[in-house]
Amino acid sequence: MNYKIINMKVFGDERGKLVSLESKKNIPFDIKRVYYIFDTLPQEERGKHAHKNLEQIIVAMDGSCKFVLDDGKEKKEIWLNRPDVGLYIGKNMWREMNHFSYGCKLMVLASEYYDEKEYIRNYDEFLRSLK
Ligand code: T46
Repeated sequence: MNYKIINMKVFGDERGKLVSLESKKNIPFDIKRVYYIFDTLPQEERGKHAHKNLEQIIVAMDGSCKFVLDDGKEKKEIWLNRPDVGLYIGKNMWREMNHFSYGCKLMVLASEYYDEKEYIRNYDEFLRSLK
């Protein structure tokens, strides 16, 4: 499956902790866009789409949520709940997000500018696109 968990190096001392993210170093692509999701609610689901041409890294800066990843053959559940862990999701992966904690904050680093045309928002179309 086209995903991986990235454990970030943490610079910590008595003042607190710091994580640094750099394109083509600990982030495997050039970062063209950053967006964040906040004010989440536990009963709401997000995602339910795939990307034809986008790589992303998602970090739960605060709180937690569950990602369900699907490559058309198998599904994998991943809990995000640490600001020093990134979930890399490559191209052609269906994703759903649910079980948000109240006020969970997700930061997302993206390899491309926003382009609605490269989303696949229909699951049958996603399966057909893999053939
Ligand atoms: C993903 C998961 C983790 C923009 O105008 N610009 C943007 O950069 C983004 C990401 C979204 N939007 C608009 C499009 C929709 O009208 O914001 C609205 C909400 O987007 P969406 O329903 O796609 O949000 P999620 O949380 O379902 O999915 C988002 C990303 O779209 C997606 O790439 O992988 O977060």
